[in-house]
Amino acid sequence: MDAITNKIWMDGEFVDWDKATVHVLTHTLHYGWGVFEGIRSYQCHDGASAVFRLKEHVDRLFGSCHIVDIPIPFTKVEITEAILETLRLNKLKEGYVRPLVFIGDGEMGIYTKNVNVRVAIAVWGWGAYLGDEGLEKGIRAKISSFTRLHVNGQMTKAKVCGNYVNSILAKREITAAGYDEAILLDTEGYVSEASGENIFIVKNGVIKTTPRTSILPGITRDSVITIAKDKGYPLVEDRFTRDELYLADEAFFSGTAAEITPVREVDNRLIGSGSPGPITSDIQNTFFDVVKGKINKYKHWLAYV
Ligand code: PPE
Repeated sequence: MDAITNKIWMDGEFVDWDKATVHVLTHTLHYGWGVFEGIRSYQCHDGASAVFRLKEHVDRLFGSCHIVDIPIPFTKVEITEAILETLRLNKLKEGYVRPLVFIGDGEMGIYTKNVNVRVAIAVWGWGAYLGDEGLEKGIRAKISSFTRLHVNGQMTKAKVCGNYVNSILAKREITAAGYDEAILLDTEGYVSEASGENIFIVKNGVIKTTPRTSILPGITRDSVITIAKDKGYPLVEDRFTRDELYLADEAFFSGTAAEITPVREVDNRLIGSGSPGPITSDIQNTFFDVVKGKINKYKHWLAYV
């Protein structure tokens, strides 16, 4: 977090940042049964502020609740309005939005008859997730020894709180080894995604990304696919192995927090020339133009605050 704000929306009301607290017997704190979203708002070229793909993020939040069977006590319209209102109230022109659906206190145990579902929405200023230099020059990644979640275990299409222990293990492992980001393989050994980003590679002008099977289907990933296809780049969603990744001409991550971050090295092997390639740079530049409302064709992705 680069800058905290004044108010947090909690269960339909605004409370001061410092007072947005919960009881230690909060169910989600013990078992990880809760879901969240990560959304960015950008200050556009004309000074206005807009949330990027708000509808898709709210849809995914409700989809996550559906997958893990949490009855969220608000409508999509209410959550959408609450997000916009939280940004307005905090006068945050550009930053990160974190809606969290969690189970409050009242009952303990894996099975509880009454499920006390609560919702919080916080916003804060957050700069380049993997550093400004990483955004510009690319980052150094390492394949983690931890395997990505099994599709019939934690289920990767829901953005579940507990799923992130897997990401944290991978990230802490590779950070301790001196790298910037962890790439995880799926349970069959194919490249899955990074600890908090989806992955793309480029080989001989063709862009490839992991199919939705074992990943969180990123909204930034979906945006990249649309932008790349609109630009006429051939793109396939297909599984690939770590050696195919080593041999790629270019590689990059996509994610709300990480935006479009080039990958310059994996497991001490340079990717291409070791600096962001032309297709990566083209997609990255276009992405930043899109989120800042500079391209009319994609303005329907922006929800003005
Ligand atoms: N995979 C994972 C595992 C993931 O957590 C994210 C987002 C993505 C892919 C990309 O999805 P999308 O943001 O819709 O393009 N990770 C969020 C959490 C980061 C954090 O440290 O917290 C994010 O980018 O907001």
